[in-house]
Amino acid sequence: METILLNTEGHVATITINRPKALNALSTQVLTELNEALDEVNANKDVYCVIITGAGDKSFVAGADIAEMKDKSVEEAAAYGKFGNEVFRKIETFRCPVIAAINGFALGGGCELAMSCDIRLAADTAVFGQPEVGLGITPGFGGTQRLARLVGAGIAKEMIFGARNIKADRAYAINLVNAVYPLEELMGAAMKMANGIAKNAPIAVAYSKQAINKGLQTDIDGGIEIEVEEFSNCFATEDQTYGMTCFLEKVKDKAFSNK
Ligand code: DAK
Repeated sequence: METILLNTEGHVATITINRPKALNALSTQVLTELNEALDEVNANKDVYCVIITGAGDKSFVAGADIAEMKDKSVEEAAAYGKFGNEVFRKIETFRCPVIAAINGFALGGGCELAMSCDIRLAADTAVFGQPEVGLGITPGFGGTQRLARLVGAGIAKEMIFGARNIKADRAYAINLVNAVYPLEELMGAAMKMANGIAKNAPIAVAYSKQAINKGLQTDIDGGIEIEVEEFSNCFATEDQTYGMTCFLEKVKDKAFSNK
């Protein structure tokens, strides 16, 4: 892969979008290789948490590649949008948590990529926005859908209609990001959070992710049904017996087996 770096340390995989000269803009090559990297991580059952970040200290992802998009036909634009959405949906439904470590510009497709992750941690230098209408297009990688769900329709519409970027402190205030760190502390904080997640029972974490995501698509009664199902499924795992035994026997240093 030329545009993606993949590094696995313990139970945490870090995927870095590595096209800093174009501020990590999402060309077809980047999307294709990101898709491959996700498949590779998925196949490694020892990975319990993933971090996605951008190379360099300026940009997470500055959007879809405008130069590549400019001359697309309606059909080509539809195919590009469909593929990007498949990759982002793969992240959203990934079997383990995915943390976005947003180290700079997260514009257009970059903001959309961050929003397809479970948790967003931002550098204090990060800038967010959906500038698409200023380019004559709508957001195309889920921005109209995920931004409204995350921050509410009013603020999403203000950001999308106005094509105005916001800084990290505003992103935090509107719940677009979970936390903001000085740039130099961002990756350490993301790693610490990822390792903290990876210490817990991976199957229970995965089931919790599914319950939250599926539950958000339904009403409260449907959501509770999903939760009951995921909860009871945990009792078919070795890690449930192990985790509860550790508590009762006062074992502090647990090592779940992911079974
Ligand atoms: N695409 C291609 N190249 C980009 C880029 C991008 N999005 N962003 C930056 N670059 C390139 C610049 O062209 C420049 O290249 P050279 O001139 O050096 O060859 C290099 O990165 C450095 O950028 P700047 O010189 O502009 O750097 P500055 O620090 O001055 O400015 C900036 C940084 C992030 C403010 C600025 O680069 C900028 O405004 N970039 C564009 C941001 C943007 O508008 N992003 C949203 C893109 S639209 C859809 C599917 C997907 C989408 C929509 C529809 N369907 C098919 C339905 C998604 C759309 C988008 O994401």
